[in-house]
Amino acid sequence: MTASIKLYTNHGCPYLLGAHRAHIALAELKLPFQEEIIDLSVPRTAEYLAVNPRGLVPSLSYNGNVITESAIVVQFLADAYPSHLLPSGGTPERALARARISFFVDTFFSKAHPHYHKAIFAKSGDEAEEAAAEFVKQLEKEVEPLLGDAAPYFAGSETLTLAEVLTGSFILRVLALPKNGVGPENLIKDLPAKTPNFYKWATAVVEHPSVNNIWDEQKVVARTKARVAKLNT
Ligand SMILES: N[C@@H](CCC(=O)N[C@@H](CS)C(=O)NCC(=O)O)C(=O)O
Repeated sequence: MTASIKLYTNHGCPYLLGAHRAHIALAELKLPFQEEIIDLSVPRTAEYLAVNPRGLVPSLSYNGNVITESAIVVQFLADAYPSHLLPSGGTPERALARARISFFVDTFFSKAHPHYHKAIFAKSGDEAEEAAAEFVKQLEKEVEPLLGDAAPYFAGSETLTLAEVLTGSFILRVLALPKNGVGPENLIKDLPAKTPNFYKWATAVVEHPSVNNIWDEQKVVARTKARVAKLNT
């Protein structure tokens, strides 16, 4: 029996990535789903708060079971539908491949992401430049060595993996926002020279249709600019 899947989402999340991750996973797994767009510019309705009391997107309703938090939604889908995204566990080799993906995602979000965030929302030009330099330094030191065998995707995969599902929406924003005047250009200017593995991988990631099919660059840029302005007033 085909599962009944409903995704509560918003396509134009500003800087944050949550809902976009679920779209990438559903596209890769070719799962039909119903979509409900949640207006994030107004307080959440009582109906939506009954689905997700935190009021955030994404939420996934799977045969009536609600799953929230984007990483958990994506992990649920990858577990429920074994695929090219993630080897099932059960052997040490497959467990190692899973551990490698988890380590990459953890490294990206714990070591590099906080500096990018700081650069985008900095209160002064100096603070932004300092954070941008630290972002590039951490990418070079921590992330670059993990992408030496990307071809073009993680660990030599010819198809997207869970590593790209979890990071792809962020990679789109990393490459696009500074080009459009959000955050210092130094966030991305030196990436081809200093982090060639990362840059090659990131370029392949953002070109993948499952990653960019709901991407509206100008809308995300405008919303992120508005959010930065609001936080800095
Ligand atoms: N940790 C959550 C974060 C989700 C999140 O922040 N979603 C944003 C949109 S991408 C949201 O719902 N924002 C609405 C708000 O903050 O009121 C996840 O990964 O699912």
